[in-house]
Amino acid sequence: MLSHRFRFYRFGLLVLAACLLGTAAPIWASEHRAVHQVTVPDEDRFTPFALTIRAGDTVRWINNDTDDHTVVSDDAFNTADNKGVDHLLAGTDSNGGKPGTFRLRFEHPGTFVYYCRFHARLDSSNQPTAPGPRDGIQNMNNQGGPNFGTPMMGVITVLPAND
Ligand SMILES: [Cu+2]
Repeated sequence: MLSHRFRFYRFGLLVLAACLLGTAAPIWASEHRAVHQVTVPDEDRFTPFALTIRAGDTVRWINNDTDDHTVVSDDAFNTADNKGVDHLLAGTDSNGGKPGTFRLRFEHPGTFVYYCRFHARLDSSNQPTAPGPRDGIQNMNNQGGPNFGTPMMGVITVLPAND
């Protein structure tokens, strides 16, 4: 039979363990590292367009299109890390039939705006020349006329690891 003193000591250990677990939990949470996916379907766009993640998470781009695309950081707007990114995302035609992939980990909270430099540029009149759906940027002087399209871009919001 356990002595009263030893039982008290054992209870103390349990309380101590509970306190340690309680304070350790947020540290474990911050080490949770999720992987989020952005897909290029068989057209010139990133989906989802907007993605919200936590600091420490990774974004994985997958190009399911036959054509090559790129992930280029728009450093004028970016407050998260990974500035200067300019990465080719191979299409299945140039990658042996397999989708090209690219991974980026975000350690700091902020905004990461990116685009594809093949499909988000301006012409000599500073009009977007990107292809896109019918509800893209329209020519206001010619209703029903040329569709300037929607630049191929996306935005990632990186929240703090804990809040
Ligand atoms: Cu592209």
